[in-house]
Amino acid sequence: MCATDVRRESGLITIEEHILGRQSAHPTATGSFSWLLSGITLAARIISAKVRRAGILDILGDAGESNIHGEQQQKLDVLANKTLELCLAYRGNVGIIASEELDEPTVLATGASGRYIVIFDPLDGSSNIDVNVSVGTIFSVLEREPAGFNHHDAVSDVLQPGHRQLAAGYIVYGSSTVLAYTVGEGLHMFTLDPSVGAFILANENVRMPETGKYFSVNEGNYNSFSPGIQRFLQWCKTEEAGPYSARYIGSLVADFHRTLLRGGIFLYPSTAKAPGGKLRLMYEANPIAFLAEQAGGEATDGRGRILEKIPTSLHERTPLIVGSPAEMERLNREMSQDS
Ligand code: AHM
Ligand code: MG
Repeated sequence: MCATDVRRESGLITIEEHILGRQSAHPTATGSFSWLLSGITLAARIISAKVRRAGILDILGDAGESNIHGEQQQKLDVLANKTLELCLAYRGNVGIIASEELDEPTVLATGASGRYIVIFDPLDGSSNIDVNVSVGTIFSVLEREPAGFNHHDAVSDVLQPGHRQLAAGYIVYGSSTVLAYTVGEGLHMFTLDPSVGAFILANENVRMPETGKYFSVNEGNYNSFSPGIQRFLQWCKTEEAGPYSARYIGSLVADFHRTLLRGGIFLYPSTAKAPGGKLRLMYEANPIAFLAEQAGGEATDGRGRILEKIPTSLHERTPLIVGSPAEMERLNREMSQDS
């Protein structure tokens, strides 16, 4: 039995060991990708520490500036964004970063050394920070086309469909800090042990239950949902269906985390206020869809698979419906009656 197996038996595998273990299964891997992911896990530990001390450090509240969507940036949004920027900039292999908090992508390196693109929502659900509700970080990793290494149009490098993601993940800063990631070989989950500052393996190859008992949606928007979505939600409340229980936090990462572990469905469809949906394709829907599919779930925009959408702009929005196969099948049945 090798040293890693002994550690695994003792239940003490860190995320760095896990990533390296996966890398060794690919003999041609250079370690460059693992090095990039360790930049993200470093940022996650720093952001987690800041979130935990938010009240003490007086960093709650607005930073006084708006981001590209006209939303007030929270102080922690700005800090989280800066932390990810700094942790990724020194990896040496990240060519471009793009974020909810940055108007345009930032080019960190050109040429072959800048092979990877990292796109992130540094602090999702940040309007919940001041009331001490769970928030999260979401990330997506893509590879630059070699043909694009030396041109300067970073936006066109970034605009790739979600099925081309090399990796994706999220960190939820909840009652504990949990990180979930995939490199397309299943979904793995880690819990941060704050006493030693290490993410410890909690669950390998996580599977979303085939069905669940929760539906998760902002029902304040009910009147402007499409008839198919309305019928589905009505069905959720029938005796025949269970009925389901409603759960909605208003933080995508936390709502998805519960849906992943407990099953059921999360919906943020088109509304009168946001006809194209509210959530962002590149750094919210795509990574969440990749993770969901890796765990046996599904993710659509109500018409088709999220991962096949061709993006047209970095901050593009999309409807997002993600969940267990049984609920997604019922939803698709209701939606198909509208077309
Ligand atoms: P943010 O990225 O600006 O924090 O906004 C995204 C958040 C998601 O976390 C959540 O699912 C959604 O907005 C909640 O929106 P609403 O308050 O309209 O229900
Ligand atoms: Mg967000």
